[in-house]
Amino acid sequence: MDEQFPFNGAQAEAYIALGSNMGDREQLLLSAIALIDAHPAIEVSKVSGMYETDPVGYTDQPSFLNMTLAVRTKLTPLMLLRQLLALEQELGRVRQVRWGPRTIDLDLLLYDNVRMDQEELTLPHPRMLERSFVLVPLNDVMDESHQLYDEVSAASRAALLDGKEGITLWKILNWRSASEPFES
Ligand code: PH2
Ligand code: MG
Ligand code: MG
Repeated sequence: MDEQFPFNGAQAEAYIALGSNMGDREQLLLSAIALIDAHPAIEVSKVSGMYETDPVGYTDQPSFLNMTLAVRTKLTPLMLLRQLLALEQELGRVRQVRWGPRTIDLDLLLYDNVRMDQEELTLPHPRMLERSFVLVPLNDVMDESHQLYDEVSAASRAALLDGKEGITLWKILNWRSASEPFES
């Protein structure tokens, strides 16, 4: 699967992780959702809770807001990835250090049950199963029919139970339409 649209025009289901720990974090996430949904070949179908999370990896940085989206798309995995990178730029992504603070990070986690390992893109996202800040929001939106559903839901429950992961629900968005994401 690469540069072609799926021949039958069917839509794939993909999951995208969003993160921000610089600037107006919440507004950046809301703008990212709106821009993703505004793309003619991508439709946001579900949004997770918005979680505040302790920084992982490089820990001397502000806490993040993280969330996950389920989207329906006619783009191939690589086209979707490139679109997300373009949107990061459009949203004025600033990042000085790898794993350091960033205004917006959009990561492609899963694309149906596709497995691929290319220089530009590895699916499933290689670090997703170790990262509570990915697993917990992903579990909010993941379809039960996905091959990794059981693994993700077990790992996410374990992460929340042990309570050491530094993840707290920050806000629940009431998803009506991406052009007016809506706080409850
Ligand atoms: N992203 C990273 C590194 N560390 N920590 C949290 N809590 N959330 C993130 O999104 C995050 C991180 C690199 O992408
Ligand atoms: Mg990331
Ligand atoms: Mg990234």
